[in-house]
Amino acid sequence: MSKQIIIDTDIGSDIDDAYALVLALNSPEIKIKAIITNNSEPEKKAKIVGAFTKNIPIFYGIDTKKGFLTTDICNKDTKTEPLQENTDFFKDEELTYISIGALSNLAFFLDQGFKFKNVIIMGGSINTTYSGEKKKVKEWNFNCDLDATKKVFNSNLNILLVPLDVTWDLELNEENITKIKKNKKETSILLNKHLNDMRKFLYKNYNIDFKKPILHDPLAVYASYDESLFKTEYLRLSISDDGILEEKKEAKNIRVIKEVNKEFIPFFIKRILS
Ligand SMILES: [Ca+2]
Repeated sequence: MSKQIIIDTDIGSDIDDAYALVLALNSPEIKIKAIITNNSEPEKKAKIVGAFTKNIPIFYGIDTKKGFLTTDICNKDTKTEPLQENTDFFKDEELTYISIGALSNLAFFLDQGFKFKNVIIMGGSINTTYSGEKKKVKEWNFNCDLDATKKVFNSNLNILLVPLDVTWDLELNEENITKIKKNKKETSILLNKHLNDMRKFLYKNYNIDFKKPILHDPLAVYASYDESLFKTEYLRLSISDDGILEEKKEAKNIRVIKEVNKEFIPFFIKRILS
């Protein structure tokens, strides 16, 4: 039987959540039990998820009111309900929880006494910026809801961390983008629209010429069913009051992805187009 997973996503802002979702939909090793949305406008985000998949329960989570949507992809007929009123659905200790956004919903589950078999978190940076410089940086996901992040780091959850240190250079080049553009699958058409929308949004609002998407979140999905393209190490990590990840002797021992084989990029492309 394939492994049951939950994806907790802030889809609709950076395109990598949509890539991660399509990778999950194309991975027979896992079965998506539910998708939860987080960060700003979670109900709208649930309707973005609904454009990509019609058969998976979608719950909208806690609104942190941080961030923005860069796309108008939407399935207005999506059936979605608030996570906080449907927690019974998640009473299954064999689930793998994949968090690719703010940690508010996961912290909420902890408050309710929930346990998950494995938790995979894309977020945090040990010593690398978004452009690959070797220095400390406040990573987005961890700082959208810092209290929630602290709660998760102080929990007994079995965490595999996917930090910015290993994802920042998992960049799609023009050739990869063209492959998706030429593909006729419904999900590929949606990904193309998302990328175009995001480019227009960033240019119009921030004067940013966004060229190359980065596969931060897809690596977290991949890590739920295969570990052959990366190496991990246990590190003692805690999150400071300033939202910075720190290595400390007395901190929680967390398994962290330390090195990724770049073969992950062609693997990802092949999977999402299959
Ligand atoms: Ca994300």
